[in-house]
Amino acid sequence: MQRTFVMVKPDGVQRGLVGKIINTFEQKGYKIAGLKLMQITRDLAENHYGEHRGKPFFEALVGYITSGPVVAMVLEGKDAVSAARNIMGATNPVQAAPGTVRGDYGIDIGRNVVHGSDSPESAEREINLFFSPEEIIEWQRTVDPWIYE
Ligand code: DAT
Ligand code: MG
Repeated sequence: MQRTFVMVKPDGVQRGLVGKIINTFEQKGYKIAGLKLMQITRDLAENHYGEHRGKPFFEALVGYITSGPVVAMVLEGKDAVSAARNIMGATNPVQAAPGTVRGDYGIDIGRNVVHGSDSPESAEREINLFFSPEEIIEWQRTVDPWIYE
């Protein structure tokens, strides 16, 4: 089992898409291990997007992600990192396939509705950045034998 970090960005929260997006991951079979509404500080934003520091879109990206509340979550399940990326779709929503979150709900790359970790290493880093250990719950889900062979 693997964990990943997924976030509904401020545009997704403002547009009332939180429930739909969480449902997309739940109905696939991923288990919620952590979930919260929060306001990202500038420090956290610059740290989270550290790999993009110095790029032309960095300031706009930090401004966008700190512009309103986000919904942060830890999702758990088989191949959670790559599966969550597939469910989200391509970074640029115009190129994201229909049926993906970005494909269905976005147009601009600067308003692409969701974030998801891009590797197991990023997932661990981002989970630790956004969640304290006691905010992550280990629980038994009774339907698991109907999701996993
Ligand atoms: P992803 O969010 O798919 O992991 P990323 O890590 O490359 O994509 O970039 C982080 C965010 O930065 C992305 O969700 C939107 C924004 N971004 C990336 N490339 C951009 C670009 N060329 N112009 C404007 N914004 C961009
Ligand atoms: Mg990324």
